[in-house]
Parts: sequence; structure tokens; C-alpha cells
Amino acid sequence: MALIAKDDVGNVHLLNDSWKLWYWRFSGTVVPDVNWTDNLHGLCEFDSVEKFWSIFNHIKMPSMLTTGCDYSVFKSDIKPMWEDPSNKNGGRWLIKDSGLLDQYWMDILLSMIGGMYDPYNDNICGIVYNRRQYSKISVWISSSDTNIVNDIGSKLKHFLDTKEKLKFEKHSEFLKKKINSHKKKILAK
Ligand code: MGP
Repeated sequence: MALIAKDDVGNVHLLNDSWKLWYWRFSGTVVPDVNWTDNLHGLCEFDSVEKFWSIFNHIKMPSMLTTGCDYSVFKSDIKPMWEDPSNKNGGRWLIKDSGLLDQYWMDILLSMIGGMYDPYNDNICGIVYNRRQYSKISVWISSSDTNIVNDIGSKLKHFLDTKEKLKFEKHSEFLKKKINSHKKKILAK
């Protein structure tokens, strides 16, 4: 997939946005609802094709992370968490593991930083890879508007060249479900 750079400054090919790589480190003492943010670490930022490759040629592919850890790449002014103003009214397109997640991770990253979601590039917030027993990728967007959600979803399917059904989940609905299941667990005690 080709990268479209906004500008060429000398030998540097600038991207439309600056992006930040984050790492969520699993440690045995994590209590998800209590200290999730303590384990979230911003690693480095990039705003050019050259910086992108200097980072991604040297880090582990996400499937090589320890189970329980995450990678995220978000626009530099957006934190990879539901609470961020750019995320809180949006949601995520979820892609389940079918043995191709490392390839999907790179393909989606390139499509995001290359600005291939026209006219909705501004609605792209970032991408998360959760390394789990059943790993998953999610593409976070800032809107739940049906046209925007569906347009980004069909572009994603096209870039990944997949016939698999992808699922969209609003962050607000996901959080509601989480709270309800928590309440049910408490009532069952
Ligand atoms: P997870 O790491 O995103 O997914 O969320 P996992 O482990 O696959 O589990 P599932 O819930 O998707 O089935 C795990 C837990 O981490 C959540 O239940 C929250 O307690 C916490 N957490 C995750 N995220 C993305 C956030 C966030 O954005 N903000 C806060 N405060 N907690 C979060």
C-alpha cells in the first residue's frame, strides 16, 4: 500500500497528522477498573514516513507481545482511552483474530497515516491491538453517525480485502453493557 505524504521537506515526507505509539503493559497487579491508566505508556511520536519506518522496522510485531499487553497508535492530540473528548462520542470497528492480525495491523496503520479515509480522515482517532488469548484489533473513530461509521467500515473491509463481518461498537453502549454485567455479578453474590 502506498503512503501519500502531505509534503516533501528535503528528504522527509511529512504526514497529514502527527501520531503517537502507546504501550499498555500487563503486570500481575493490574486491577482494570482501578489502575488501568497507570499501565498506559506513551512511547514515541512520528510525523513523517521516515520516522514511521524507523520505529515500526524496529519494534516487535503485535502478535509477539506478552499476552495481556496492547499497542495503540493514535493521533498525537488524542489519548487512547474512552474518556478522551475525541473518543467519548464515538466507537470502534472490531476485527477478530483470523491469523492475519499482524498483516491487518500494518495495513490499517498505513491506511490511517496515509489519510485514506477521505472524506472522514478527521474522524479517525487511532488503532488498538489487544494481545490476548483471542487477540483483536479495533479502529477507534470519533463519531457514531451511521454514514461516517459505514463509510469507514466499508473502506476498512476493502483495504483488508476481507469478507469477514466486522462489528461496530459504540463506546457508550459497550460501557453500559459492562456496568450492567458488573451489577448482575454483584446481585448474584
Ligand atoms: P481492554 O483491555 O480494552 O479489553 O479492557 P479486554 O482485556 O480484551 O477486555 P474486554 O473488556 O474488551 O472484554 C479491559 C479493561 O481495561 C476494561 O474493562 C477497563 O476496566 C479497562 N479499560 C480499557 N480501556 C480501553 C479503558 C479506557 O479507555 N479507560 C479506562 N478508564 N479503562 C479502560
